[in-house]
This record gives sequence, C-alpha cells and structure tokens, in this order.
Amino acid sequence: MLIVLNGRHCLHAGRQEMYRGHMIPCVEKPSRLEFVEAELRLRGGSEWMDPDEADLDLLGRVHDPRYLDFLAGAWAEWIALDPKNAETDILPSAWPMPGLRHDVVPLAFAGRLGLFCFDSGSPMMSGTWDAALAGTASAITAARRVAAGRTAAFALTRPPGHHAGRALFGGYCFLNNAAVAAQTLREAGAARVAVLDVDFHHGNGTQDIFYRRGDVLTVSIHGHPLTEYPFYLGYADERGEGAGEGCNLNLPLSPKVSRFAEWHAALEEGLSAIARFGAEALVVPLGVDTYKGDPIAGFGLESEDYLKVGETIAGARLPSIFTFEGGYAVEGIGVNVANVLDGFEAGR
Ligand code: SP5
Ligand code: ZN
Repeated sequence: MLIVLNGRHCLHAGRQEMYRGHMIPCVEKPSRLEFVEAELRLRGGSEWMDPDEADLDLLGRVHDPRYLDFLAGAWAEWIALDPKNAETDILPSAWPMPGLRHDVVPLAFAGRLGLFCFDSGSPMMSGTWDAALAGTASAITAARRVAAGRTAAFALTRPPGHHAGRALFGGYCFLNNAAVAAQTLREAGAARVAVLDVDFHHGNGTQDIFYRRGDVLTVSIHGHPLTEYPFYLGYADERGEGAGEGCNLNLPLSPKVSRFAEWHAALEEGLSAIARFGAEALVVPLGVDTYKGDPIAGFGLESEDYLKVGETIAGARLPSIFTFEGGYAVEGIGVNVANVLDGFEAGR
C-alpha cells in the first residue's frame, strides 16, 4: 500500500472539548495517528511518502472560499482579540439556528465562528490550519497517484475530515480530505466517483459537499442519527437533490442491536449501489470507531473483522483511496486500520 503521511498532523493538538457542560481532554489526539503509523511500519511492505504542495484552487472547488479564508485567519483574529487567548483554544458559543438569520456574515469573530461551526467539541488552535491543509495535500497526493495507475493509497492524516461540510467544521474535522480526494479523481478524469464512508458516524460533511452533484455518489454506514452524533443528518430518506437526486445513500444502523453481521450486510448493500452507479474510482473515509472497544462509539466489531472489511471493499475492484477518520480506542486503532488495508490487499 502506498501511504501518504501528513507529518504536520501534530501541529493540531486540541487541549479540551466541551462534554456535558464541562471541559474534558480532547479525544481526537496526535497519538491516534502515531499508533497507526507504528503498526503499519511494524508490518512492513508499505511504501511511504510525503504529500506534495497543497492545492488551494482545488480546495476552493470543495469548500466555500469565504470559509477557507476564515479558517486560515482564525488564529490571528483570536489572538488579536486578546493576546491571552493564546493559552486557550477556539470554541464557538453562539449559532445561527432556524429562527435566526443565516444569510449575514457578522463582523464579530464570535459571530462568524458560530456560522462556520456546528459543535463545541472541535477546538481550533495555532497549528490547526497548517495541519488540516497538509492533510488535504496528503489526500490530493494519494488520489493523484491512484489516478496515475496505483491500485490504492492511504492518506494517513489528522485532523479527520468527513464531518467538514462546504462551509462548516465540527466533529473534530475542518477540511474534508475524502471529498478533496474524490474531487481530485474527478479532475484527473474519472467520470464517476463513489465515496463509501465506514466511520461509525455519518459522513455529514461529504454528503453536504456532493448532495446536488450527479458525478459523485456518497454512501455512509453509521450509527442511527436518532441516537448517535451528528444527530441532524444521516437519515435514510436523504437521497440527494437536483442533479444529485439518487446519488446519496445513507445506511443508518442501531448500534444497540447491530453487530458485525448486520454491519457487513450494509457494506454489501453500499457496494451494490456503487456498482450500479458505475463508479470508476472509490474513496473510503476509514474510521475504526466501529470497534467494540471505542470509548465514544462502536458497533462491536472485533479486530479480525477489519480484515474482512478490507477484503469486501477490494471486491469492488476499483482504484481506491483511504483517508484516516475516527477511531479513539488507541490500544486497538493501529491493528484495526492495518487489518483493513491488509484485508484489501489480500482481496485484490
Ligand atoms: C471523525 C469523528 O469520528 N468524529 C466524531 C465526533 C464525535 N463528537 C461527539 C463525541 C461526544 C463524546 N465526548 C467524549 C466523551 C468522553 N467520555
Ligand atoms: Zn467517527
């Protein structure tokens, strides 16, 4: 497997996130990636590379340029409000919910922050933009290598990306690496691209970005939003709009009753839709928070199950890019991710 490693990921290391009215240490931390890197290096057989330069033009075709400007300048604005802010991460405290105006961009930093962010668990700090931007460069590099003939590549990066929408951050995600990979494949000549999101949580950001497009099919298997984060998107009746009608497939499952057999049946259903769509390439936002030991999620998957997951995905026989998303049980995260990639290679 070709692995594009974002060596700048550790510039993003949030201190605290809001949980049940108080601040707790961030669940999404640099060691997550380091455990995955260590396991992949231990197993050997992978080819490692650094990302090429970031591509801001391509990024502007995935995200709203005003949103990108906001993210790029957020830390400087935060410090300008009060130099003591350097000791604290950025988190929003007001949001334009229905009943309030969403069509004005406030001058106040706090006003713009709430406009572009949907939760209180995704702190931004001095290195967030640089880390996230290098993450998109990793996704682009991986996608370009695959477009040039590689079977598959893994963008090993954080912060994760699949919750980040066209002009929205949250769920520990700022820039949508999987969407950027899909856009790169399209621009490299693939007529139709599919995204198969296997993270425990619904890929709301990727759905948002491609919802009105007919050239990218988005599929997500996830904990049912009636009971699981992100709650406000990910239902089965969301099928796409306009040119994108029929090009979004949500497969929500109840984590209380669903175990690997049901989860794997949903995976097969998603792959059937991808085959019917006629995708020429595949992007897999790979989160392993489906693991039984995950502290914030879980579908009860065992480490061995991830070999089967990779093998089943390989059955699509499509050039594939994996992006690293969630998974918070650091003691299992390396083995679980490496098992998906090994299962994929065994299945090709
Ligand atoms: C990429 C990804 O998997 N994002 C998930 C974001 C989930 N955010 C809400 C988590 C709430 C749980 N907070 C920690 C509980 C510690 N006991
Ligand atoms: Zn997740």
